Amino acid sequence: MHRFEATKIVLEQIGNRPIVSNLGPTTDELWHAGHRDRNFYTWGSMGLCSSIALGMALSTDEQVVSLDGDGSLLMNLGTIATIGREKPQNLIVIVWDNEEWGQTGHQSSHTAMGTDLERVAQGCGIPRTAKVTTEEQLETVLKEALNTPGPWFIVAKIEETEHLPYAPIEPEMTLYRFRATFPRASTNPLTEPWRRSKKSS
Ligand SMILES: Cc1ncc(C[n+]2csc(CCOP(=O)(O)OP(=O)(O)O)c2C)c(N)n1
Ligand SMILES: [Mg+2]
Repeated sequence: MHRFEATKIVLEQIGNRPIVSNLGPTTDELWHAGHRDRNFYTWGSMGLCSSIALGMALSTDEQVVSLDGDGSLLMNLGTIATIGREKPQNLIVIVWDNEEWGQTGHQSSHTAMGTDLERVAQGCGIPRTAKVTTEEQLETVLKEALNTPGPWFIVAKIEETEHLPYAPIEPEMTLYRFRATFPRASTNPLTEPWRRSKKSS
């Protein structure tokens, strides 16, 4: 399975739900597969994709999808533990696991040496997990995830290919565009982040 084709499957399935994407090829390929206002592209902030998605999931009732990478998650494994602790039912994490730090030179990551991120997620108490290796499996699991309370943690094994051109991301515009897609409720921290989230009030 290739990430670009898999990304198109995600976009076909998820309708208008927000996506947070890992830096590098994940963000570039999401932009090429289908730029939309509800794509929150991360840029440079390695390791924070699922942490940002977790914060969003705790702040809205909508389902939030994180498209993370193995290398980035390995740098911030604590976020898996925090997802397992908070258990937001509306969070779906998909890890594009190419077993390497692709963008910076294809160095093998720990998942090429035996680290099993699905088992890490299970060990952290995340109730719904899966590992997929084909587009068909991804489609089937994602359909289930979108219709079953989570949090979900889906490891999608992918084969790396040539990277597509960089997406023309401007982080400030991404934030503005993304926030503008949420209703301006007085208690919605995605549009008015200085207010307290539903979980902390
Ligand atoms: C704190 C920090 N360290 C290192 C980098 C450099 N860097 C950018 S992308 C990347 C690899 C990310 O690997 P992964 O999440 O597996 O994504 P892939 O490139 O394989 O799609 C690295 C090391 C960075 N941006 N920030
Ligand atoms: Mg990787």
